[in-house]
Amino acid sequence: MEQHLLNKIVSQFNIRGTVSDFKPMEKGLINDSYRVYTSEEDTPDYVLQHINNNIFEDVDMLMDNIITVVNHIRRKYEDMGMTDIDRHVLTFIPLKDSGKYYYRDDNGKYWRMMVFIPSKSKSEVTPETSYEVGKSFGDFQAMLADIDTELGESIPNFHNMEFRIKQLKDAVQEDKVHRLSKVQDLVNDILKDAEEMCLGERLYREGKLPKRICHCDTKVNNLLFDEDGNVLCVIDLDTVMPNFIFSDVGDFLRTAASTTNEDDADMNKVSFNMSIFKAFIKGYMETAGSFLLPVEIENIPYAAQLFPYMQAVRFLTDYLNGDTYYKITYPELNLDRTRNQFKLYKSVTEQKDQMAAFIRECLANKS
Ligand code: GN1
Ligand code: MG
Repeated sequence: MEQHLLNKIVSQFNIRGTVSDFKPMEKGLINDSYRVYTSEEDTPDYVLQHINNNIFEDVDMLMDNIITVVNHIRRKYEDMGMTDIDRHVLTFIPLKDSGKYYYRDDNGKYWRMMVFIPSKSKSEVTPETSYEVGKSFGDFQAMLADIDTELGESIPNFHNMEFRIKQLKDAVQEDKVHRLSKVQDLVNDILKDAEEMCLGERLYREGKLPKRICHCDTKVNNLLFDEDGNVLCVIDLDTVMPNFIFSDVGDFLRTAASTTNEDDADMNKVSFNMSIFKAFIKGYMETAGSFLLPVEIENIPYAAQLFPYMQAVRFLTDYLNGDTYYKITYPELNLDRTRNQFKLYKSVTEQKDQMAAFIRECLANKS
C-alpha cells in the first residue's frame, strides 16, 4: 500500500513520535501488518494492522474482546509487580478523536495499531523451550479464568469440529470450482474419521466438558520469545473466546511438534515429534494441572489429533471453495496444506498410546 495512505491512517491514532518508515511484516494467513518506525530514541515502533472484516464481521465486538483481555492480563501483571509489562502484553493505541481502538478508512477498511515488541519470533522450538512454553500456556489460561465480562465469539463456531465437517460436506456438495474429482479419495479418507473427531462437541452436550477462555490460535508464530526461548508475549488475540482447552494445547502442538511447517509440500518431512509433546505437556501440567478436570487431561492426546485434523478439513474446504479464505501463493497450496496436515494427524494417531502413557506418568509423579 502507498506510503501517503498509510501515513494518513496512522495519523488518526494517538501514537508518540514521528513516523519515519513502514515495512510490511510477514505474518498470518488472515490479516496484513506493517511495522511503523518512529525516529525518536525514546518512542516505540508500532504495528499497523488491517483487520480482515470479511472474517471478523463484528469489529466492535472483536476489539471489545481484545481490550478486555489485555486489560485483564495487564492488571494481573501489575499485581505481581512485573516491571517490563509492555513486553509481556500487547498495548493497543486509541484514536485521537475518540476512545475507539480501530479506524475505518474512506474505503471501509478497518485498521488498528499496537506497540511493537522487539523479540525473537518463530523461534525454533526445542524440547527445553517447549517445557517453558507449556508452563506459560498453563499460566495464560489460568490468568484468563477469572475475566468477569462475557466474551463474544469473534468467529462463531470457530473450533467446532461438527461445524467444520458440515462446511466440508457443503463444499463437496457444491463443488464450486470443479476440483472435487481430483480430491475425492482424500475427502473420503478424511471423512472416515469425522465422527471420532467430534468427541469434544458430544462431551460438551452431555455436560461433561467445560468451555474456558482460550486463545484459539496458539500456533508458534503467534508467540513472541525472549533470548532464552521463554514466551514473552502471546499475540494475535482476534480469536480469544470461550472454547475447550484442547484448542490451545492442540494448535500449539500442531505447529511446534510438527517436524516441518504447514506449507511444506514434501510429505516425507511431515511427522509428529514426541519429545516436543512430552516436554510441553510436562510444563503445561505443572501450571494447569490444578484447574484441569480429568476429562480434559485424559483427552489431551485427542486434542493433539484434533487440530491437524481440523486444519486439514479447513484447508480442503477452502481448496474446494476456490481459495477464498487462506492466502495462497500458488494454486494447489491449500491442497498441499491439506495433505500435510492429514499426514501429521496420522502421525499423531500412531503415537496416541504413547501419549496417554506419558500423561499417566505425569499424573503419577504428581501424587
Ligand atoms: C489462520 O491468522 P493466522 O494466520 O494466525 C487461522 C487459524 C489457522 C491458521 C493456519 C482467524 O491464522 O485458525 O489455524 O491460519 N485464523 C483464522 O495457519 O481463521
Ligand atoms: Mg490469527
